[in-house]
Amino acid sequence: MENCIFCQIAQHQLPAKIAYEDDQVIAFHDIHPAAPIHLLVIPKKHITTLNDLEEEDAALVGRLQITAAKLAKELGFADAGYRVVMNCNQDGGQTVWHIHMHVLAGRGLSWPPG
Ligand code: DGP
Repeated sequence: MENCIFCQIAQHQLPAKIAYEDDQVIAFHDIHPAAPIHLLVIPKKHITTLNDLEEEDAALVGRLQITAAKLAKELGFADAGYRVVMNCNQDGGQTVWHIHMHVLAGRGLSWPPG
């Protein structure tokens, strides 16, 4: 998608601090971190919201979670703990229209979120 900033990051057209990348997924540090560690794990394929997922995307979505868990181990916050969040549409707080998994770590996180 031409005007999608996350597509542009996935295609290395916009800079980002990349933590992981393979042929289907890229993970990078959030520009406005809400925790000491705040990663975004996204599919390279453009999917606008969680509502747009198709059956054929099941493995891709699983790969986002597997990537988050791998990064948690590699970056050393798996045992302390972390949170993954995917926001959908306005009430869910979505502001970038390309699905992304937030991975938040590095401090105790309160529940429920605001
Ligand atoms: P959400 O509100 O769930 O759609 O989260 C979007 C997140 O994306 C938000 O935490 C800020 C982050 N973000 C927005 N633009 C950029 C960018 O250009 N680079 C990076 N690294 N993060 C961005």
